[in-house]
Amino acid sequence: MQTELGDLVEITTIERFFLLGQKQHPEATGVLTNLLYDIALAGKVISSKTNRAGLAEILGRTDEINIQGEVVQKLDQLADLVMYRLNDHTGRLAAMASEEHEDLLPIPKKFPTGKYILLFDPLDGSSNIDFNMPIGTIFAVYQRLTPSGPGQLVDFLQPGRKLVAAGYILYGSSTMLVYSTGEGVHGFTLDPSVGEFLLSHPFIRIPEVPAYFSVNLGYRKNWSEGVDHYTDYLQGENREIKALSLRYVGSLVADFHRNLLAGGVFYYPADTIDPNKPQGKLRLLYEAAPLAFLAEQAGGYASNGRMSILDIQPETLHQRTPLFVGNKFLVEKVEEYIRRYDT
Ligand code: FBP
Repeated sequence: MQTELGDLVEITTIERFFLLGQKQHPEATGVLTNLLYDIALAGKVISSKTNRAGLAEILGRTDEINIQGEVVQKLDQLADLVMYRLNDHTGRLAAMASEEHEDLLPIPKKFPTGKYILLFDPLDGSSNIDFNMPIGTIFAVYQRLTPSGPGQLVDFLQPGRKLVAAGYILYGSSTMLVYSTGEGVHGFTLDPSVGEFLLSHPFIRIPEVPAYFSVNLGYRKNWSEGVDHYTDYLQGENREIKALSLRYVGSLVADFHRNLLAGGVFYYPADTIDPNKPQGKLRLLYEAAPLAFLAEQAGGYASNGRMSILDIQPETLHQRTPLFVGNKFLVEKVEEYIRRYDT
């Protein structure tokens, strides 16, 4: 009897944790807390779909091509709709933007607009959906810049330093939500038996000693000389560090999450594969900036190889960027190699 009560006391629901965080800010209105709770709810809905994907006719492709030039996966489309519908009527947002849509997603006229804007990658790692590999949803929240009314493009083109909250939901062996509002990085695990995210990883810090490097080595011949030498360094070739183990799932959220907990570096460099994508594949606003925000809050760092991802001033909604993210000293090292070898 005593232990069960003891266990009960240990339970911290995500709502309780959000409210505890809000209490630290007497000026807070609760709007951000409620917005984060809406995103957590969207994560639960998407998780319930990904868990049964193989059974529910939601695997496979639609016949649509998205703004990224990729074939839209059915589950991607569903996750996109869930994120939009759970946030379009609350009066907390001025507008939204999705990695799947070329233009901003306005708040329907029948609903009020609010003080925040939300960007999301509804289902990251979409090439892994049909193979039951871990996938994720990435989200980023900024305060609007325009005074009122429908949100404008200028509200979205803000550097990562201006983020008020960012995180991801990982649909893996369990579903986890990891987020930060600038006061540390915290992880919650979805307990399907109660249908709630419970605190499981408070104040995550990237371990000092890294274990892994995560990159698609298949593209190595298309990288710059600096990145090529850096890859040798990570494998202990010049004996500066102990060789790291290679782990690459091909889902950014899953690869980032592993390195956040075990130490390491994920990178998707610029390459010469597709002349239309000289800056690599990953998107600044939907992928790189929110993960860079988490990495810095966990004691790590994120760079495009030359500067901090969080200091890049976005010019377009879907601009791409090279991304190196993980242990601070490992990411600073690639900046050193690129300065030395790549003019
Ligand atoms: P999506 O958001 O469209 O899934 O694309 C991003 C992504 O799948 C990342 O999750 C992953 O790190 C990368 O692309 C894998 O790319 P590649 O197959 O070229 O290694």
